[in-house]
Amino acid sequence: MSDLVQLTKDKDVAIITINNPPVNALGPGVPEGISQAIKEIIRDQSVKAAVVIGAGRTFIAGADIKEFGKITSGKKDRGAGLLPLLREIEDCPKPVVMAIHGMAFGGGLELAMSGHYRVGAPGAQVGQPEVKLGIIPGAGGTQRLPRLAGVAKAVEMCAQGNPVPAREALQLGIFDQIIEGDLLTGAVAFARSVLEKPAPRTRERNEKLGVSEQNAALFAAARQMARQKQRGMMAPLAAIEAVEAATRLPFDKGCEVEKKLFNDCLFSDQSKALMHVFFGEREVAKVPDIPKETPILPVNAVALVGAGTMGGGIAMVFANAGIPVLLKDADQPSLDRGMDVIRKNYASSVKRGRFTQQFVDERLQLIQPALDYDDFGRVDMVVEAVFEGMQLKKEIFSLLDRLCRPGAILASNTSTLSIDEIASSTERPEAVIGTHFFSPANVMRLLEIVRGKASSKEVIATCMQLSKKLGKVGVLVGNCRGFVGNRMFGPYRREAQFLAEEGASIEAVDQALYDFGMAMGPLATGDLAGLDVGWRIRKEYRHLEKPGTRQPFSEDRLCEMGRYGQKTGAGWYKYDENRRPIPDPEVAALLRKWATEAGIPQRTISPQEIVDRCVLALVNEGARILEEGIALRAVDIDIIYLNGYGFPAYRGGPMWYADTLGLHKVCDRISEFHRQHGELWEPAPLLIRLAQEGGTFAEFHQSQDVTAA
Ligand code: 3H9
Repeated sequence: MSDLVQLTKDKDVAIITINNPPVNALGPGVPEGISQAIKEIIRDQSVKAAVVIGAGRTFIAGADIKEFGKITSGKKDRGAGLLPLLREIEDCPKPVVMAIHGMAFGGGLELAMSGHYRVGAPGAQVGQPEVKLGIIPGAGGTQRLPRLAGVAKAVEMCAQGNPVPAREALQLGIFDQIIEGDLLTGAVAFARSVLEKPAPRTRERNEKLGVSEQNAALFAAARQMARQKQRGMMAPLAAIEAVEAATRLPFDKGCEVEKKLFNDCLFSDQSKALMHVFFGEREVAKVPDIPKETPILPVNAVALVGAGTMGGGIAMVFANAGIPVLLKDADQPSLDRGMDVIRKNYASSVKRGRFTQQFVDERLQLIQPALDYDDFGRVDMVVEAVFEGMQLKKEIFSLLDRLCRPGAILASNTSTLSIDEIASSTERPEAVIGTHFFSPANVMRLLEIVRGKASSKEVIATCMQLSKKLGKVGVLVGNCRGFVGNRMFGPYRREAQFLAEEGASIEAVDQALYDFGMAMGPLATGDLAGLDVGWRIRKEYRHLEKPGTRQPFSEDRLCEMGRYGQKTGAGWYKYDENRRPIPDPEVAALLRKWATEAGIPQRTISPQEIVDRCVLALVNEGARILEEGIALRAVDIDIIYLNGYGFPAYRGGPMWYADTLGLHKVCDRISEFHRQHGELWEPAPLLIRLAQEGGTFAEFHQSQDVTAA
């Protein structure tokens, strides 16, 4: 038997242990080992039943995702997949009991369903998360799950990909028993208790497959939901089709349908993009010059300076992770307003069923309002989240430097300002770092961690680890104006305005990008964030603009009219009392008037040009950021855009999307815009180089570490 699969015995019960750390993925050697063990069990007369269990922290997290890349790149043949093994288990004449702790995901659950029984630890979870990788279950999951859990739940699990906890798995019929004590002991006892019973084969259990009229309504509803909630993704619809096949066709035929749909998905750009995202989310946690052993500083109590929208949201993030927070603002009314917003946010989470009242009460207890800095000496970390002005921030940091204990982390939530300049106001620049949360902070997953010139490795490692504890994806970025996310967002939104000034309607600009997959169009996003924010920043930085370069003007004019976006009831759009956008003919007319006055020729602009202008503006700036070492890898930029800017995950992020198009094509298109629209479109040197070499952003590795610009 291989090291990956061990076969032992507890008297008359054989125990197959899968031992492929860290998550017992069904990588090369594991299916072969299980098959060998099953053959041995059939042969061994003294064995009456078998238990399959995972070593370490989990049962089986699924197929080995790394293997899919080898298949799609032609380096490996998919072969027969897992189906023959699962049939071998199901046809084993001795009962096979699957003992599940941790996770039985994807191929792990498919394998578990081929056993005759499943018992689970109370904390176990089961799921078919394949859609999140752009594929569908490919080892009979769409055929066996409806037979165990019923059609409605199987459609939901296969199309949405969310896990189900042990108790629910028991109610659904996926589990036969929950084992409260030692799982292996319980599973062996369970196996002995079923020796006299006929072993049920899941593929022959048709009683939960339902009737066609009911199923038709169910599939129609599932498709509608998938089109809304997983807009643009092909895997959820394929998963629904495969489960539907289970209700119409005999098991083997259903498996054939599943196999074809699985292959269609596997070889799609969407699955390649989503697998890139899966590994990318893990990759960003790794910083080449910060080893795993770097000491982590304690963060058991924090303070927030500023109880505004950001400060309040960040306070909730810490409280939700169980970390006590001092929330400081300058005056009582501001503090009261901040606490009111926090209470309202929590109340709405309770209403929507996200949190229980008890959880919320406990979190609120953790947030202590403060009008002074008296208690700042006892916290481990301060996050400053005041108005975006350098002078004010420097004053605060200088004060924090005097008040906070040595070793405390001093973080700024600035979204654009230099961390080095902020750090220069302290005597401990090594303790200063940027923690750029995204609005609403308690909802958005992204955390840009901004490394200053002097930020210490311990402080960086602590913030990276903290991001996980806070439920965020932390991405380390270098120090420059706007860091990665906002620096790229500038050209993206600039192009959206240019397009509107050149004749595209506001709705056409937003619609084209929404159809591309963005969560929201760029102009509507401006209205949501507040147009005045960018206006104020532009005024502050106007002196840095090169004279003679074209600048968009329409958003500034809207701000001059008091149209700041949703908060003033009008921006690019008008808003009703429910903040629904309504196209505003007044703005459309003004745009045409302003454009004529500025001598900008008006023309018809296609949705494709709108997408290219906006998305390739992101890519070109991303290439500069990558070359400058502000982002460690292209995937870091992708993860930022997916988690902070509503970029569609199934396109893998802007840099991956550019790789998918082919960098020579991207470079040609950008060069065309350069000729048409001038110097703002000068292709980034890295893009030109990679296009010439036939390279990709994904393969580009920066030789130096992220450094402060
Ligand atoms: C499938 O099963 C298709 C089937 O239908 C069969 C078709 C024929 N493969 O996330 P973590 C690595 S598709 C390879 O940090 P956690 C991961 O990259 C699969 N590697 O831990 C990381 O590596 P590193 C369906 C995997 O505790 C390390 O393990 N299954 C796999 O926060 C630790 O992972 C899924 O989609 C894998 N399947 O979370 C489940 N899984 O240390 C995908 C993990 O080098 N996995 N790794 O960075 C997960 O959702 C989470 O990893 C899990 C653990 C919840 C299991």
